[in-house]
Amino acid sequence: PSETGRVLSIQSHTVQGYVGNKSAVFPLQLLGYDVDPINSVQFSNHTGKLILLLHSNRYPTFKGQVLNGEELWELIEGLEMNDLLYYTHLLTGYIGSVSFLNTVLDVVKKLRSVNPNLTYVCDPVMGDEGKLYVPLDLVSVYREKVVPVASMLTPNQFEAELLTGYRIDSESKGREACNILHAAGPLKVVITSINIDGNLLLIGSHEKEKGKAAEQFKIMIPKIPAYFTGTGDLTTALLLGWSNKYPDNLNKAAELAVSSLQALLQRTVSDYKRAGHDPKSSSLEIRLIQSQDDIRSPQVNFKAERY
Ligand code: ATP
Ligand code: PLP
Ligand code: PXL
Repeated sequence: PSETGRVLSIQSHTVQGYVGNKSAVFPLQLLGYDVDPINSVQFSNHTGKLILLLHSNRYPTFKGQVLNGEELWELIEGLEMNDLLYYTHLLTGYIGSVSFLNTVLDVVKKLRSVNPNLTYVCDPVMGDEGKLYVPLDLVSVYREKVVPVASMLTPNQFEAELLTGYRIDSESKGREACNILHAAGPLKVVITSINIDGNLLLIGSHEKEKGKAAEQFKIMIPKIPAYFTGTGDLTTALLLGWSNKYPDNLNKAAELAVSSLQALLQRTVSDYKRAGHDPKSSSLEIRLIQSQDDIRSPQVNFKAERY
């Protein structure tokens, strides 16, 4: 399918390494999208997973600039003055402050005034494995104001717990959490990873008609014994790209996204091993550019199981 679009992507930029816009823009372009990136920060490098910082001193620091809410709005005004605000999609990831998140809400409103059919794909990045890596006051803004206007939401297990107040310790709790999130707004919800018995489970949920029971599925993903950074951002970008091409088939979109991602992760691990590195010893930089064929035309090795 050739369906594409024009995406405004508001995410981090790192000079070195692939997180935020660096891991979202290229794959969306490969899938045929026009992507206009706004860099919410420009850092020398990413900070890696906080958990990782505890037992590794790779990237112990970074330098750079942070865009504030007013500066974001200035860019939107510039686009508006030149009639350049028509987008089919808005994509947001890691956001570090309440004022920036509130401005993102203004951007959603503004873009929908130009295109009422704008799809807002939101990765509510707040933390992982029980640890928050944004200020606590962001949580209620996501829950009360952002979730209601999102078209598709891609939380991880911890983020879905923060947004619903549910403890997700089983598949059925994961599915219930999706239903709670649907009731708050988004028609598509993908919990990108739930840790169950040492493996990963992705749960997808599509409420095809407001108020009707959602169609739900899972994809089992064997956990690779390594830590990656930027995979969440890449996952959300791929889910946007494929779910727009298969708007009525979230299962298929998720199969394609997961299959691309897993091929990339396998390549990443084998490249590190070949170079003589132990993949367990530090956060691995994803082999994004080298995996372009797996992004453009993935072989579907991961199948969705309907509930
Ligand atoms: P975010 O915080 O951006 O909302 P997230 O915490 O779910 O997202 P990740 O934990 O990076 O982001 O996971 C995203 C996807 O990457 C998951 O669907 C998972 O399949 C894949 N992934 C990440 N780490 C691994 C791993 N060690 N083995 C296999 N798959 C992995
Ligand atoms: N660790 C820190 C410090 C972050 O800021 C972020 C994302 O913004 C992450 C981890 C998340 O990385 P991922 O998207 O791979 O889950
Ligand atoms: O979502 C990943 C990410 C985004 N932005 C910045 C980061 C990271 C992960 O380390 O450091 C600035």
